[in-house]
Order: sequence, then structure tokens, then C-alpha cells
Amino acid sequence: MGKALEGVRILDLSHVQAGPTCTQLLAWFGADVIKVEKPGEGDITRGQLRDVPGADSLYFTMLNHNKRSITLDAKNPKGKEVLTALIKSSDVLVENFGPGVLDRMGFSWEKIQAINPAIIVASIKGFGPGPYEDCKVYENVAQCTGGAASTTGFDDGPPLVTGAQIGDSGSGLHLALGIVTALYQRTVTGKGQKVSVAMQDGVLNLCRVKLRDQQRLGKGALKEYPQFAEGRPFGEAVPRAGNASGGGQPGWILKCKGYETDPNAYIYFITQAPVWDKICKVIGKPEWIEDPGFATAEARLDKLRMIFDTIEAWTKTKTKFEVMDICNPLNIPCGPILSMKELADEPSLRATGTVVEVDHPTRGKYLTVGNPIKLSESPTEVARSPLLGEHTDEILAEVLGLDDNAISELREAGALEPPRRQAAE
Ligand code: CAO
Repeated sequence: MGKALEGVRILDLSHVQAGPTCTQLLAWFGADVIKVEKPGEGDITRGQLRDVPGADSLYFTMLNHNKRSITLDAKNPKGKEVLTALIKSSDVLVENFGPGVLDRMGFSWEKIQAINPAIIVASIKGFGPGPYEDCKVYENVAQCTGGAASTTGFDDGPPLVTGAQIGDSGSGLHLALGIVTALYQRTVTGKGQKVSVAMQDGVLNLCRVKLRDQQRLGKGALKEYPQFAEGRPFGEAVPRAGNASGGGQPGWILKCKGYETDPNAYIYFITQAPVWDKICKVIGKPEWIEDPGFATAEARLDKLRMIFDTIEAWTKTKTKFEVMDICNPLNIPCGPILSMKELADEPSLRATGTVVEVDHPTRGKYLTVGNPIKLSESPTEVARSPLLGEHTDEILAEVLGLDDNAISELREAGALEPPRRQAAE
């Protein structure tokens, strides 16, 4: 059995992070992803945050595995002809250019459809139609405009962005789902369609529970929020909830042994109602099991700060892994705060292919995050990212059937490489 998306060709005009995360996933599922890059420069991330002089950055390599790279000047007349031919022979075109860029290149949705009515055109933009539709957007702008920043952090501090790339990688995930859904619908209709994801929408989708709470706020205080237990008033909008659990089971991040010197010696501890008696016993407060002030989840809500302080007095006597070892067999939900170093070294993540070591010809070995979505019949093998234009000739010959003379002519016309004068400068 081949890979799930074998036979699907993706023309990948995407750049930076949002689009490339989407096409990397599709490549991992077996699609032939042809990354089209600007001659001489390529995806801007190749040179960003470089740690090895002259080698593609980790930023680029970790977002572009299992793809092929062709350099093509989409503004050159001959380059446009090649792009047109590639559109004809592709199933999906993916792009996350700034608003209007594809139209300016001469490839509007109408033009692309006329070239290939079966093609799916998948785009990420910062915003959907509305006041900000013409704006360029990066990760943190999406986090701020999609509701994540206003609800992250502590209510006595400023809004915070999170390290999880919910704007870029989150939009990439949304787009990948839209693409495979459109591919499925095409098996019935035979027609392509436009798939659009706005980063603001993707972030808001991931902040769904906060829009839930915004509406609950209209009916009274949010009792599971720390503000309630601490007697602070609620305003008109959902406040930042610190480390409170987003669900109905209160949780908080607690200090563990060694927190004074280790910034990650903490554990997330959830006071799940069904195991309340076990929690009381383990922290040495068996009297709380029957005490009416503590016995029900509702009764505990106005004492959460004090309850978590008491649990913390116990967790501070154990390492985060000891707390885990004691609580897990008792079905008390908790999780240690794992650093990137601990995750990189975790053998079980290596064993499942979630953390993978990859070899690269110019940078050597590096770690990456493999495919987090596991298909039993379509396992992922992570292959290194392509060098700039590594597959230009191969793609022109194999996909478009061009011979060496035709490829040389394209080169002479400046369609594949920067004009000679510029290259010499
Ligand atoms: N040949 C010739 N020109 C090419 C080319 C090629 N193969 N590939 C790209 N280009 C040109 C485009 O034609 C465009 O030029 P013009 O502006 O003259 O039309 C330019 O390169 C790319 O423009 P851009 O607006 O996409 O790029 P930028 O660096 O100015 O902005 C970004 C980057 C990410 C802010 C913008 O692309 C954007 O808002 N994208 C949508 C939202 C998004 O995905 N953001 C997340 C990015 S990941 O953090």
C-alpha cells in the first residue's frame, strides 16, 4: 500500500511558516509537493535565524521536509509560461502571499480556474473580508487579533502571546484539512474550488472556549476563574485567567522541588471532582473529604486559591516526576512542565517519530518535530528539506516533459535564475 496522498501533486507557492506547515503535512502523507521559490533568494526563512553559516536555517529546514524545490521567476514571461504548465498538471495550488500578490503575478482565481478547472486553490491570509483584508499579518498579530492574547496571561499584567504557533502552524493545519476535504469533494464533482483560511479565524476557532465564557459572563461571574476566588471584580470582557483550566475541572501550575533554581520545576495539577477524595488523602487533608465547605466542586470554587496553595505545599516536597508517579496511579490528572530540552531528549517521542533526527548535506544532523498525525496505513518517513532549486531540472523534465535544450532556453531567458548581471553583483 502506498501513502495516503500518493498521486496528489501540490504546487506550493507558500512561504515563511503558515503555508509551509500545511504543505509539509501533505508531503508527509505522500503528496508530491513542488515548492516554487524566487530565483536566487528562495523562501525568506532559508536565511533567517541562521545558526550554521551558509546553510539553510533550522527555521526553513524544519518546515519544508519531503518537498522538492524549483526556482522560477513568476514575473518573467517565460517563467509565467512554466507556472501555467505546472498549474495545468497540479491538483492543488497553495499560497500565503500578502493580499493581492497572486493577482499581481497575473494568476487570479478566475485565470487559474480557466487554466485548470479541477485545481484546488488554497490560501492563507491574515484576515477574511472586512476592514483588515488588505493587511499583512505575522504570527503574533494573528494571536492578538484572534482573541488569544487578550485571554492569555494574568489579569494584573499585559496581554501575552503564547509560544505555540497557533496563528501560523494553526492556520496551516486548518488549511490542510480544507484541502483534503476539497480533494474529497472533487472525487464526486470533478471540480476544484477555493479554500481560504484567515489567520484571525483560525486563532478564534482555537479560542472557542473563551467566546463561550464571554457569553457566560453576561449571566454572572465566571466561578472557575481565579478572579472569583480572589474576590476581584469582572469587567465587560473575558479576563486573562492565569493558569486556570479552560474546562470545568479547576487546575493550576504548582511549584515542585527545585523550583528555586529550575525554571521548569512545576506541575499542572487538576482537582478533578471524581478523584477529590484521593487528592485529599495524598496531600494530607483527609478531613476535606467530608467537610461540607470542601466536599463538592461548587463549594470549593470560592476557596480554589487556598486549596491550590495547600496542594502546592505538598508538591514542593517532591520533584515534578515524583508528583506524577504518585498521582498517575490514583487517576489524578496532572502533567509536569517539560522543557524543550527534556522533550528533545525524551526516548518515547523519538520512538514514535514525533521527534526525529534528520541529516542535511550542508548543516549536518538536526532534530525536528515529525508528523504528529499517525496513520496506521500511511506511516511518515521524514526526509530532509530541499536545497534551493535542487529539483528544478528534474521537475521540468519529469512533470512538464522538457528536454535539456528547452531547459537551457528557460535559463537563458532568466526564468529559472536571477539575471546574470544581478548574479555577478
Ligand atoms: N517569482 C517572482 N516573484 C515572486 C516569487 C517568484 N517565484 N515568489 C514571490 N514573489 C514576489 C511576489 O510577487 C511579491 O511581490 P510584489 O509585492 O511585488 O507583488 C513578493 O515576492 C511577496 O510578497 P508578500 O507580500 O507575500 O511578502 P512579504 O515578505 O512582503 O510579506 C507576509 C510576508 C507573510 C507578511 C505576507 O506574505 C502575508 O501577509 N501573507 C499572508 C498571511 C500569512 O501567511 N502570514 C503568515 C506568514 S508566516 O509567519
